[in-house]
Amino acid sequence: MEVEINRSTLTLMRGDITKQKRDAIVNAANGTLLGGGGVDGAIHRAAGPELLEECKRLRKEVLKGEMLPTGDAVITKGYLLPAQYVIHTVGPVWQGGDQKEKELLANCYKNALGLASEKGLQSISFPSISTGVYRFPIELASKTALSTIIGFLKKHPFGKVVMTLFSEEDYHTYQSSLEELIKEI
Ligand code: AR6
Repeated sequence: MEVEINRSTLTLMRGDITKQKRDAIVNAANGTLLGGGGVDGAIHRAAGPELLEECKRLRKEVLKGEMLPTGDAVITKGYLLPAQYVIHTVGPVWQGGDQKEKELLANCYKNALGLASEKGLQSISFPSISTGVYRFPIELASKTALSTIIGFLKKHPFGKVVMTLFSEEDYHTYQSSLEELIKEI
């Protein structure tokens, strides 16, 4: 499914984000930036060990040894990936909904898009941040992700934004949410 917003396109597709040739793909990382399971593990495996080396340097030099805060985003090269850059962001762990999870998830999308825009990038692919190990309910996550992306594009034309959904079921959830949201555009 594809919609046009303010001279930009927002596309939903099923697939593996590590195979995508974009200016940047987004990693659903954790604050250590040292890799993990899920999409984070897949991105590190496909990018090769130099990605971990850059993440370690970034932790030490830019973050002064601290964790990357939830909702923030940083950028590295893509190394062996077809994508040129990886934007690492940390989604919130779902704790029932009263710990600002929705706002923090929206910040992930906003900050990743802001960083990509600042760098002059024109295409970006997101996975469904926080809806795996971090257990954020997919329906609320899809509405939050899509409304944040649409809000951003309305203010800043970007190029191509792709939401890459790993399962058919996730794809359908995002599709229903996007159909609802575009009625309001
Ligand atoms: N391409 C696209 N989507 C994928 C891929 C892939 N190759 N692999 C998995 N997904 P998760 P989180 C989907 O758990 O919930 C890690 O250990 C997956 O089906 O990867 O933000 C990190 O280090 C799901 O829909 O991320 C953190 O510790 C979505 O990606 C923690 O998990 C996100 O699931 C982050 O948890």
